[in-house]
Amino acid sequence: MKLYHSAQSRSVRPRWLLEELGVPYELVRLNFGNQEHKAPEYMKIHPHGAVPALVDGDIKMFESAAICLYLADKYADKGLAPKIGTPARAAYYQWMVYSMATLEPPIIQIFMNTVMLPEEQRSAKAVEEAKKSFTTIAAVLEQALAGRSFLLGDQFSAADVMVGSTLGWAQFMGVLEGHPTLQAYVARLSERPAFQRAQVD
Ligand SMILES: N[C@@H](CCC(=O)N[C@@H](CS)C(=O)NCC(=O)O)C(=O)O
Repeated sequence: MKLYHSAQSRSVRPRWLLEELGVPYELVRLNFGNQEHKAPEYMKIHPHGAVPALVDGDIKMFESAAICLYLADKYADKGLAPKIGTPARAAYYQWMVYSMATLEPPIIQIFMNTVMLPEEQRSAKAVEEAKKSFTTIAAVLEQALAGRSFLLGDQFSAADVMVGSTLGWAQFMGVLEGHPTLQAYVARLSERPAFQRAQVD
C-alpha cells in the first residue's frame, strides 16, 4: 500500500489514520517545489496532481475523506469505524461528510485570503464572511463534543481524524480563539502518538 504525501498537507489525514491503524504502508513523498505532483506518471494516479492519493494493489484512489473511509473499513477489526447500520455509523458518516462539505470550505476561504493569495488579491470581506460561517459551525461542533472526548463519544474514530485535522488547520490560523471545547479537542488529538508520528517530515 502506497500513500502519496507532502508535508503539512491534507495527506497528513490518511497518514495519521494509517499510524492509528498500525498497518504497514509505504509513504511516497512528493516534492511540490520540484512539481513532482504534476509529473505525468503521478497524474495517472491523481488526475488533479494533488495529495493525498492511495494505491493498494489494483485500487488507486484520491480524496482524503474517501481514503480514510476506505482504510477504516479495510481494517474494520481495528475499531476506527462503527459497524454498518448502527446509530454510531450514521453519526460517523455525518461527521466525515461534514468535515469536507461544511467545515473545510470557510477554513479554505480564510487560508486563501490571509496566507495563500498575493496580498493584492486578498479580500477582507471574504475573510469576514468565512469567519461568520465558521462561528456557526464551531457552535455545532462544540455542542457535539460537549462532555465527550471524541465525536462518537469515548471511542476515537476516523471521523476525528477528518474533523480534528481540519480544526487543527483552523487553529493554525487563530480561528479557534474563543472556542475552548474545540481547542481542548485539538489538543487531545495532538497528544496521540499516531498523530505525532504523522507530522514527521
Ligand atoms: N479535497 C482534496 C483536496 C486535495 C488538495 O487540494 N491537496 C493539496 C494539498 S493540501 C494539493 O495537493 N495541492 C496541490 C495542487 O492542487 O496543485 C482532498 O481532501 O484530498
